[in-house]
Amino acid sequence: MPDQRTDNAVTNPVIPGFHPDPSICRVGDDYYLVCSSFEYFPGVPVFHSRDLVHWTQIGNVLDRPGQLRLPPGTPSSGGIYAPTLRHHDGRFWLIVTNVARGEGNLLFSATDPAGPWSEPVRLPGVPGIDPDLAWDEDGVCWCTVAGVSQVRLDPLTGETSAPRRLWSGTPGALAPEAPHLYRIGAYWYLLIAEGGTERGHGVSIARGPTPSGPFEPCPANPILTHRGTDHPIQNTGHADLVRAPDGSWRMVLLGVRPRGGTPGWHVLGRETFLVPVEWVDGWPVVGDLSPDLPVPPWPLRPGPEEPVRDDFDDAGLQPRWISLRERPEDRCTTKERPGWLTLRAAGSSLDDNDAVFVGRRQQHLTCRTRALIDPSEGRGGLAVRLDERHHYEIEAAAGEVTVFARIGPLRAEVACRPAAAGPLVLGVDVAPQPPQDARTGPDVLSFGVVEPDGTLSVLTTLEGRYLSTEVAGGFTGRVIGMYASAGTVHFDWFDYEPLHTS
Ligand code: 6LW
Repeated sequence: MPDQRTDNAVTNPVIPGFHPDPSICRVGDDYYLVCSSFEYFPGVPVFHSRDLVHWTQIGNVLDRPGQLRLPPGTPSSGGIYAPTLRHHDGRFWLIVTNVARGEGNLLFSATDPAGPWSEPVRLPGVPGIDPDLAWDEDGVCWCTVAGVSQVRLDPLTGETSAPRRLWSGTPGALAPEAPHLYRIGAYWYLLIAEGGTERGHGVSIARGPTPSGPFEPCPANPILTHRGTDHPIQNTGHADLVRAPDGSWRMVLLGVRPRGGTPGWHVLGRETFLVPVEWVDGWPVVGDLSPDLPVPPWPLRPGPEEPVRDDFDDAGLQPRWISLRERPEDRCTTKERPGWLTLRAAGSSLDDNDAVFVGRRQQHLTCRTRALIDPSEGRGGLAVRLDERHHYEIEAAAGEVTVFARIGPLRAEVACRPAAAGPLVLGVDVAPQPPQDARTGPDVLSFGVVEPDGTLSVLTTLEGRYLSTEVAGGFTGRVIGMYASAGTVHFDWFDYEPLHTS
């Protein structure tokens, strides 16, 4: 997934696109990593790697309706926050918060991280978001949450002790969160994020003699932050540590790539980055986090290349495809018309989170998307979605193609043209906006119909800043995909192709 260069260098982010709050564990030579997924179903993507720089999605933890309950009305950036993945006693354990009403913290386990994962153990006694799991030498499981406080947890029953306050990070710093607790050498280390998940984000650490402290802060805190710098990777925080088989250490963390003039807009959400870590005097020292990643001192082992085209020839959908809140088979199926994805509208629109939508994360700053749609029984098309109030779409119906833009409270039809009846190929091109002045946005999105010679006949080009986190708010990033707004529409294939400008 990272861009490969001929000199074998690898680039950050290692998992591009909206993949925030990474949590990692290693079993033998295999690394596994999970991320937050918010209002999307299935939830909590699981990735596998053998070299820490090439990652392949192998599944989703929450891929059954009983595991992921997102009620109607769940807003964007609601739902699933900040999982922790650990391997203990021959099983994988995943703890996560569903902020939807009546849900809270949930614990899952599996023998194979690709799934199936268990039904949830509910954890009403775990008192906050960003739960962590750590087992001590006596086999006691400690669950530590944002704030930072901690309970003893029975992972089989979900029973907990009363919460205890542990450490609240640097005095005066905003939002001590994302705790992860590790036994390393003689100490227990408590890693946290602080400063908020925006430009002030950073990573700090403390250590103590037991899993419950008392904790002494690292004199060099924050051990990682890009706040107040002109670094191209910003908002760096929410980290997790992992030890390689050769004994060296790495950290995964989230960061963003703001582009354009001031204040800088990031459109791909919070992405997963990798950085080396050394230990000096019993404290971790984080290496340079740069777009060019030092090649690790072990062989690179790329996984399978992701194909540009999904033909929808498989019985089910690839794990990268995500929908809003749920994906009932009567509204979304590859079985009705073999080789096609069929979407049936639910009387809802992309202006709410009940829309019938199947998308994938935009993972590259420059990319091209195409889809062959048959709209003869309805209306639908291709959408670029930041949230329910910020999306652009090109929509086909028998005889016409229309581009709509929704930006905050405003919704407009921005272009329309007649189209021949029958299947047609819709396209969206995303390209950086050339620098002009301090107000230039990050990118532009062109919406059009692909002509028989392959060119995109553009109906309109829209500025990308309105589909950025700095405009929309929240925790997610762009997702590009197919939707149905009326009747039934069928998609024969969908192409997503990263394009490089240099
Ligand atoms: C998550 C918190 C954070 O719970 O953002 O960056 C929140 N860190 O730890 C949502 O992803």
